[in-house]
Amino acid sequence: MNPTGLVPTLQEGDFTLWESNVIIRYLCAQYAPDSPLWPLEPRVRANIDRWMDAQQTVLNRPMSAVFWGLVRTPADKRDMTAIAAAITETARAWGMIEPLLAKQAYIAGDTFTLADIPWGVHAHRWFGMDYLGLDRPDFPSVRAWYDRLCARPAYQEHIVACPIS
Ligand SMILES: N[C@@H](CCC(=O)N[C@@H](CS)C(=O)NCC(=O)O)C(=O)O
Repeated sequence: MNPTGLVPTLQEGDFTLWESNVIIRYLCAQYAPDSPLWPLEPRVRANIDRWMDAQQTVLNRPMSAVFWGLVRTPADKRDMTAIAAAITETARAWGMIEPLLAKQAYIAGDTFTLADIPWGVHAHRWFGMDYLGLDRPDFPSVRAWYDRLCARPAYQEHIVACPIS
């Protein structure tokens, strides 16, 4: 179904779609076209799209390396040098949105939008690894935003309820 060999993949009848952020945009356009999650106004939409793309280009690779390296690899097989480098790179990505979230409640502004979904999924992994006692910077505004997400019923049901392992 997905030539990249990765998840997620959406299948609706004979329609198959992959690339997670494309799936999110499709679902919104198809089922909630007038939603404030992804407003039509070009600059508002571009701002949301920009942050969704940045999740893919800046956050996804190092965050996945941290997650796979630590959570999915047995302790005796972990490459701690590579993991430390990936943590530094991931922290740089969170550091990029920290000042943004210090001045507004959500990534693209004062309301929750599609931009918060891909970053929000990774936030649960990042903060869910607190128990490992990693040496990494604190991001108070990102954490406050994560707490706001945790108060949302849909986030509780679909993200918080998932074990990070
Ligand atoms: N750009 C792709 C990335 C997909 C991706 O990295 N998927 C991960 C899970 S989040 C995966 O399938 N990992 C399994 C593997 O690497 O074997 C998307 O956003 O859909």
